[in-house]
Amino acid sequence: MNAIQSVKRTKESSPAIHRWDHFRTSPLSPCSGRLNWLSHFIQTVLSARLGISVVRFTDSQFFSSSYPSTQVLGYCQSSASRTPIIVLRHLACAIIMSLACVAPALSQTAPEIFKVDPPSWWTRSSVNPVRLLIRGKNLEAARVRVSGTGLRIVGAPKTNDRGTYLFVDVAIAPQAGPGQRQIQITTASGTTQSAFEILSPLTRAGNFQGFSPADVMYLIMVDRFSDGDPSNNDPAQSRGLYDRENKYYYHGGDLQGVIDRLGYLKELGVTAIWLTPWYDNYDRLNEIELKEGKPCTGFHGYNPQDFYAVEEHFGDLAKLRELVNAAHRLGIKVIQDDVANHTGPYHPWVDDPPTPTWFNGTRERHLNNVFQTWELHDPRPVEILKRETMEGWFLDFLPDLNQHDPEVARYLIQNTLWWVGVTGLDGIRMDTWQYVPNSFWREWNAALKRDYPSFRVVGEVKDGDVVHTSFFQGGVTRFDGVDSGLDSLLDFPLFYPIRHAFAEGKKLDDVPKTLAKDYLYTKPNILVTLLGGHDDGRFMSEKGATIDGLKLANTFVLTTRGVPQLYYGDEIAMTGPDEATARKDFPGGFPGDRRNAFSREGRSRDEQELFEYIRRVAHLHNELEPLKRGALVNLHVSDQQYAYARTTKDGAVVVAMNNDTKPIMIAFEVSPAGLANGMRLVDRLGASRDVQVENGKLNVALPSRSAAIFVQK
Ligand SMILES: [Ca+2]
Ligand SMILES: [Ca+2]
Ligand SMILES: [Ca+2]
Repeated sequence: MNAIQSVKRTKESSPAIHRWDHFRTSPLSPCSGRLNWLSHFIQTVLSARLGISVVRFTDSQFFSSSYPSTQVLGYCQSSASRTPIIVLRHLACAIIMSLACVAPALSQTAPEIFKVDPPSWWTRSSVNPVRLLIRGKNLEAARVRVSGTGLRIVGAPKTNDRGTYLFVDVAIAPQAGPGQRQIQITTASGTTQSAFEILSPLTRAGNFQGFSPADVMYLIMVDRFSDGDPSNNDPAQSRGLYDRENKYYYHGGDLQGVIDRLGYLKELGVTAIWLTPWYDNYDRLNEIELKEGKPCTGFHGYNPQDFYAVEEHFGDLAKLRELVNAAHRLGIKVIQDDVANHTGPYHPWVDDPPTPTWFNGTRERHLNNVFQTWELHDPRPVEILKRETMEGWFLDFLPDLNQHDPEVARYLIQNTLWWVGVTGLDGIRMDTWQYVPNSFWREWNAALKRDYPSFRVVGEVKDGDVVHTSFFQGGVTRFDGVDSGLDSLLDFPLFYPIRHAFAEGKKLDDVPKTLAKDYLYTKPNILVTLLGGHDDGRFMSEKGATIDGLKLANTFVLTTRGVPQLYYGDEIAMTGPDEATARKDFPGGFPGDRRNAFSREGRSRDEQELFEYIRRVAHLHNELEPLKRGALVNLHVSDQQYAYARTTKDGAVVVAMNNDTKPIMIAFEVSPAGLANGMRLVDRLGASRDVQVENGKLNVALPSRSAAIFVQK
């Protein structure tokens, strides 16, 4: 940890300690230190009156605060003066010598606080007391007090063997007023303190809303979407990580950029945004994970160094709150990307864990993840493979958190609740879901739902097999005796057939064949359906992909069961064959871009046509009740044609699609959708002429690679 990092993290917890920490970490350089007025004064007096030259005091802290930090490096005698006051001189020398001996000893043992997690909490939470994890040094045998009303210590604090962490429970009185309180830590060597803030709870109305199939979700890679604040592109905390020419460096996108584009998203029909992680990631080049042989950065957000801070390239907590509020005002929900399986490789815990079992293993000695995920639901697993999969470090360097350690579990649960409670966000996309024990998820989900019953979580289980993926959905007790409580999953089993059918032009019936396995899920209707994301190449870079195919894929995702999720830039047919290139900058989101695809004028003809098409289907989804909440009823399946209805008790919408490269005429029964003879239907997409139910059937003619969305005329 360098000095700048240390200063920054301390600053978040306590401005008062900020200065101290800075001085502590300043490199010592004998005989070249900056002397303050007091040390100047002492130096002047000593040399003029006593013939002593003070070589260096490192700083003024020893004199000006209660922290005995000053290190007196030494002194020497002026050769010029040999006066009768030699006795006095010796006395002065003795005093200085005493200071020289005592000060370093005290500075080495005085308690220090680097960080308090969480830095705040709110009244009337179901979590009370709140457990604070205080990171510092010399915390052995510490006594903890709080000053200010409405906050009290519960029970005896716990410390670790090295005296680098304290676990302290604090109870917040229900009527406590909002504002800062002080937490004081005292040992035989001194006292230090840090701030803790009591907040008022956010109003329930308009916050913590959860997501549902009525939403249109849009995934934004924060660093690559829009740069609304160039001043944070190369922040002092982490200089040198910004380079738009390097696909593994920060490009400048930030929370202000998302705020600036909310109008665009609203126009497109988006009602929920999923932002890639905004945790503070490491402030340095990652020299452990090499990309194309070179160090990379944590621009993606999945390598936290601090679970309680916002990445400085993206903004800060105030900006995040502003974003959530601005989105909510426009009827757009906010979904956090959360990580509970691992930390980044440079998290301070890695070399100084709060408990001996904080991680599964240590940096030097740990299992490597073998990704044999089928073992996770095998009733007869090979135990070592299962352990390597659950507890192994991702890529051999991402420290795997041990959620069986009750302190880790409590830390992670509080951390999740804190982001929700302080911002009002609406849902969570949880990274690497399957590598974390179900028993932990049960507790985590229960804690979330206790305070935020409407809240929803979607887990990332990246697997194309419904049998595998459905195992992780909650709502049923599995063979391991646990119901994880998980609401939703990213629908990767459907993602691959969508790509094959609509991008590559392969058989369309693999899509309804996959949907036929829905009975394995407890709640298929809340699955998040997608045709693109930040971990895969773009749709338009698949072999055979066309704009027409992309339109079909979007039509399907926006009209079938589940919560439709779009990926930023797919609406303008952005390309990128692999993970790195699928994360390109949105054109127009960054200063100096040649064109602005956020506006109609900046889009090419193809881009505009596609954007307009997706906008139209998204708005139909938001307008037509059956597309938001209706049951899915299959009406017709053949190699390259698929027709289905979404029905509610009040009506139905019929979707017909032709994935073939030639026009077709299909006839199919619509009585399962409750459509009566004589009913006239109009295609809201304009691909088909009006049709009428005759003999219980619809006859539909569709051009090549097109779709119709029929509603009653
Ligand atoms: Ca920026
Ligand atoms: Ca950072
Ligand atoms: Ca794990």
